[in-house]
Amino acid sequence: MKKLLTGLQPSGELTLGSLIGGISGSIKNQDLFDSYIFVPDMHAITVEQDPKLLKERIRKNVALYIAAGLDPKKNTFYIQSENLYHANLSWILECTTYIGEASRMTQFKEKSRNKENVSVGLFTYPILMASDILLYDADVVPTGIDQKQHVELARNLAERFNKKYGDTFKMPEPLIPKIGAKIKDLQDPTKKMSKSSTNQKGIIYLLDDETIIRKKIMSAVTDSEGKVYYDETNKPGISNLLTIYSYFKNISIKEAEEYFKDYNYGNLKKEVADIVVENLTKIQNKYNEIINSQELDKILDEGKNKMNEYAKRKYEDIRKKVGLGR
Ligand code: ATP
Ligand code: LTN
Repeated sequence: MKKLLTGLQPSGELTLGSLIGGISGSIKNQDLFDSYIFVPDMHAITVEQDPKLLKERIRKNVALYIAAGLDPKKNTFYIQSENLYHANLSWILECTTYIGEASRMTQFKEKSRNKENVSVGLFTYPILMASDILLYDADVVPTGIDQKQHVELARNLAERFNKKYGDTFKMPEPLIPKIGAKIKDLQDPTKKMSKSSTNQKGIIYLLDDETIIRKKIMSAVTDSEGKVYYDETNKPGISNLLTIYSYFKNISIKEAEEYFKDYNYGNLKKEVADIVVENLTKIQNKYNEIINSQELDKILDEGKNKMNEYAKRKYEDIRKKVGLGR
């Protein structure tokens, strides 16, 4: 089985968009690959973080991924900062990277534009990411399109290193998910539902309680036509509700359209709210079972030990090749 590795940023509260657009893809992949999922908490501190919140989120997000259906028997879960080899290899790779190529990374340019006090860590972020990937001989790296350039950097560094020191690193392939359903903000359905958005009313968080979920869906912005059908351009609000419903029912948009064709908007919203509540309640029950459990620590400890062992072997080989130490 090919090895899949990905890092899920603990950068905010997970939303219905993260579930439908992100986590659901990982759930499919867990049966196709030997899967490794880690929390890149060292990447998180390249920008300002509240330490208490960061720590809470690391644990919370892993618990939510598991609650949402990522099976700890099929995925190895671990936390980046619990393995010192990531930073060690990153240094060696920094010494393999040219300033020119690091300066071409578009994410850095975007994140640093018009900002004061940008950290050096934000600049070297892609090199730490290369280290996350190359340390474990990953075959495939699923990421959003915005991260593709970073996976390409990892490939270039692997090639350069292998040429100089002999065959060491595997060439990772980026796996860019096909553009699937985009879940929209309930208050502004022309915008993506995004955890960093400011209007909380438009976002459903995976841990929102039933009353709040119902309230948010019932006050979703729609249109004045009064007829239920899918038209993303002219009826983005209704189309968004149909997308959400079809995801949870595991039916096509066409089938959802057919089912709701004689509904008014109020009744449509009510059924969408029912199915969202039903599914998120299941996730929340599982989440509550594991968030403070020893089981979660056991999963993360096992991941930590397994990955440290692998990384140690890999890193010692690299260190020797580079000529470090005695
Ligand atoms: P941010 O608000 O910081 O941009 P985000 O909410 O977009 O974050 P990410 O953590 O960047 O979430 O995304 C994780 C994964 O979930 C990505 O694959 C992304 O495409 C997907 N995703 C996030 N929000 C949505 C959404 N509303 N619809 C579809 N997919 C989404
Ligand atoms: N930069 C990625 C998170 C990330 C990652 C990785 C993904 C850090 N290290 C290694 C894949 C492989 C992001 O922002 N989504």
